[in-house]
Amino acid sequence: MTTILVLNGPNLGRLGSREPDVYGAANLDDLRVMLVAAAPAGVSVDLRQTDDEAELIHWIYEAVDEGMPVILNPAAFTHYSYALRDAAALVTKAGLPLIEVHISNPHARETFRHTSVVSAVATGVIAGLGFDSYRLALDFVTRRPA
Ligand code: CA2
Repeated sequence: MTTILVLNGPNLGRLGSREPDVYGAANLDDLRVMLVAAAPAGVSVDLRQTDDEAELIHWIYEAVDEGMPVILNPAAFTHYSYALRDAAALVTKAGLPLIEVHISNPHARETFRHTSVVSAVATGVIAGLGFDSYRLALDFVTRRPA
């Protein structure tokens, strides 16, 4: 059984309750159901969310140590967390895929969202497609040869 870690950063636990015009009306439980249904046989999805930078970094260490591909929505950490970037780099340096995903298209929003300090160490980036950003990332990591 391969496990894909789907990690979500700060405030994404509030999905579905506010800003539906930007992020849609669904919440993280809905996302989990969608990804579990989309995962092929033999692939499990472990979706987590935290508002805590250290916890997110420790989950990334877990991915490296256990050899798990990562789908990461760093939320606002995207734009300034060099600590998260350094942790994300450990994943791709270990030869594991790390896909940065965003629900909205940060490039179509405020200027501060146009910079990602994570993208340069990610395998790839998918943004602006709602929850389909995650689904497409899951499709990629499950089809990618180890
Ligand atoms: O579009 C994305 O997925 C983002 O990563 C979401 C982050 C934002 O800081 C990034 O620029 C783009 C923010 C997530 C906040 O989510 C909320 C959801 C509902 C209510 C309030 C915040």
